[in-house]
This record gives sequence, C-alpha cells and structure tokens, in this order.
Amino acid sequence: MFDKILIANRGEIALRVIRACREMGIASVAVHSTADADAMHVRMADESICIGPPPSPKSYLSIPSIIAACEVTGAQAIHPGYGFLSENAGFVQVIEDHGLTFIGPTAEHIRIMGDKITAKETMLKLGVPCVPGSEGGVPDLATAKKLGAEMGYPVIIKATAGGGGKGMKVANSEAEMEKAFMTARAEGKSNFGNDEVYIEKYLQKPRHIEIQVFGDGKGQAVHLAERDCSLQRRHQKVFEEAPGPSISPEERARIGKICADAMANINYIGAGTIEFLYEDGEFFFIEMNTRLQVEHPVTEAIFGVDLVREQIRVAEGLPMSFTQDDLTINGHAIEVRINAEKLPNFSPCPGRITQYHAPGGLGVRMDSALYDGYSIPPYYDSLIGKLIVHGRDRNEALARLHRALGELIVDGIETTIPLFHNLLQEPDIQAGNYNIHWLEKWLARTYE
Ligand code: MV4
Repeated sequence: MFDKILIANRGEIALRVIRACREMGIASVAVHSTADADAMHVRMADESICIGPPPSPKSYLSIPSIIAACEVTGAQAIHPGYGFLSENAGFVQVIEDHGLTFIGPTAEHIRIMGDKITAKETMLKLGVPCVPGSEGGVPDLATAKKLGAEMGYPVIIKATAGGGGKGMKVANSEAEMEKAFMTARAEGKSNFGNDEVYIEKYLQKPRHIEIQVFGDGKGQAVHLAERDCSLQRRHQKVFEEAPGPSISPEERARIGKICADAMANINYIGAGTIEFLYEDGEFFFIEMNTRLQVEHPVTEAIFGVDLVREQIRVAEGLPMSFTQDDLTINGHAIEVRINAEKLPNFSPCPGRITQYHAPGGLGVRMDSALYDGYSIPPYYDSLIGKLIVHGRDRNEALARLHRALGELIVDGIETTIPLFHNLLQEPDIQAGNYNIHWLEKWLARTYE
C-alpha cells in the first residue's frame, strides 16, 4: 500500500487527486512551479515542493525534477492527472527504473495508443469496430489517390502521431488529395516529428461518443458507459454529458462489452477512454486516451464511483471495488468547462479573481482551484473550473445546471460562463440534438 503519493500536476485535477488520497488515508505531495507558489493545490496537499520556473517544460514537464521531488519527499507513487506527462511512455519507464509506481497504464499501452495507426490495428484485432480506411500507413500520394478512388470521397488524411486536430486534412475529391496529403504529412512532421499518415472515410455529421473503461491489469475490465463530448470548439471540449442522449441501453451494452472485453484481453490497467465517432447508429473507433480525462466527473456522478480511488487501488495491486454487474446508471450528468477566456474569440484572460463563489446544493459539484484573491498565471491552460450537475434525468440535470450557473460568481476576469447561459436556451441543446459541428456553427451564428 502507498503511504505517500506525489501529484505531477496543478489546478483542479491536482485537488481532485489530493481529495482521493485524503479519503484513503494516503499523504499527498504537491509539486509546483515558482508561478504557482500560492496555488490551491499547494495549500491543500500535505507537503509541497517547488520543481522549477513557470514555463511547463522547466517544471511540470521536467522528469528529473519530478523524480527528485519523489526522492526528497519519500513519495512511492506518482499520479499524473491529465495533460502534462500523463501519456508520456518515457516518463513511465523512468518512474519504474527508480523503483516508483506510475498510477496509470503501462508504458507499452501508452505507446501503442499514442500511435494512431498501431492503436487502430490493435483495436481492429480486438474486435472493436473502426472507421473504414487504409490498413496501416499510406506511403505516398499515388497510394492515397488509389485508396480515395476505392473508398470514395470525402476522405480524411491523419498523421499517426496527431492530436488536437493537428495533422488532419479532409479531401473532398481527388483534386484535393495532393494538398491534403502533403499538409497532413508536413504537420505531423513539424508538430510531432513523425510524417507517417493514414486515411479514413470522412464521416460528415457524427457525434463524439467516448466509452469509459477501467481495468485491473490482471484480465478484469469493465466499462462505465459513454459520454457525449460532441460540443467542441477547435477540438476543445466545452460541454459533456453522460449518458449520451442518443444512445439506447442496447447499443450501450453492446459497445460497452466490446470495449471491456478488448481491455480485459490486453490486461489494461487503470482508467482509459475509447473514442468513437457515432453516425447513423454505428460506432467507429478513432483513438484511445490512456489517462483520466477532464470530463471523468460526469461518469462518476451517474455511477457513484470514485475513479481516482480506483486508479490508486489497481496501482497498488488491489482489485477494482466493483464488477460490471455492480455498475448501473443512476440519472444524468452534465459538465461545463469554465475557462478564463474572453468571448467571442475565446482569447486567454488571466488575472486576479476579486470574488469567487461556488454553487452548491443537491446534485452540484464544482471542481476548481480558484479562491478569492487568486491570480491566474498566464503560463498554463485556461481551464479554471468544471461545473458538474447530476439529476434524476436529463431535464432535471439541465434545470440544475441553469440554477447552478446562476449561483456561480467569478469576478475580476472574463470567463466562458455567459456562453453557457446562452447555450442552455437553445432548443437543440435542450433536446440533445447536436453533432460535432453544432457548436462551431452556433458560435458563428451567435457571436459573429
Ligand atoms: C474524424 C472526423 C470525421 N471522419 N475522422 C478530430 C480530432 C480527432 N480526435 C479526430 N477528429 C475527427 N476525426 C473521420 N474519419 C471528424 C473529426 C472531427 C471531430 C471529432 C470529434 C469531435 C470534434 C471534431 C471536430 C472536427 C472534426
């Protein structure tokens, strides 16, 4: 059993992990950059240690500094949160070389899923339905054109190392292929140092549905249903809900079992998310994330489980505290991401919080590291809070979200809170009628 865990992260997710540690009787160590000396995660942890200057590469991404912090404090395990080093296979290797434990998947699983071509090949072999496309990489333009003609346009060219929408180009016809292929390749090379690309049929109006999975690393794995994360702007999620408003219990059970069986098969350990595009009643695998995700609280709300506690348990070699049969959905949950950004352009808006008041009451959870007088530093991402509401059904969750947003006060900076007041008025949102393009179209219509 661990008696001390180091959290290699900051902000709300660091608090989230500290809370789980405290409930489990495990001491927590916060690490921080010099810009974060006054941050809430530093205050809330049992111990803290400065690991470097403000830019992330010199602090939150500095593997030697984080390992040294473990050695100085005697922490036996590291929780990476999300972002930063959470999907860095090399980090996992170094942690293990130092006799420490990474709270998360193996370096091998991170590596497999980090390369999209290998991820797809692996999932296809495991019986997970994938988007039709090239088998493996596409070596040259001639092959790309041949595949385009075979499967029919539009197609999408993706960099195997891609992420965040970088290295992804649509070709609507053979005439567009050369530019799309070369651009995807160049973006893969310049952003990720890897110019390998693959091709898929381009789905025109899908939803982004992701299945939460969890494994014990010893052949047991479960699914915790899906989240609909279709409401995104420039590949940043804005609003997430569970269960997905368009998914039937039968579809959920079927795709859930496929995912859980796949994870059991590879002895996957810890939390994972299998991302699908969902169109016309069909699921198509696109990517897997081998980390705890930002939006995990909506899943926690509907299942009444603590995913971070489970991550720590399986990292200690313990079994999960539930089986698939124990997991039943209770009601509906919605998360909205509060960013320190100024509308309509979503430009980052760091600065001093003059007043902060979190909403409360039944079915309301506010995960945030804000406090009165806190200064948001300009060096990190702009997420400053997640408001999660839970109701007996979707309409109750929507009403509760409306009520909770009315109680939330974040003064001194601009935030994305007004966006959600507007969004909740939309009949399509009230009806759960949206796909991956809905939000950007609505923003263009509403704010420009
Ligand atoms: C696609 C697609 C349509 N067809 N793949 C965007 C980021 C990366 N995770 C995968 N992405 C997409 N892949 C095929 N074959 C459309 C997108 C996409 C998207 C996916 C999920 C959520 C929002 C999106 C916004 C634009 C494009």
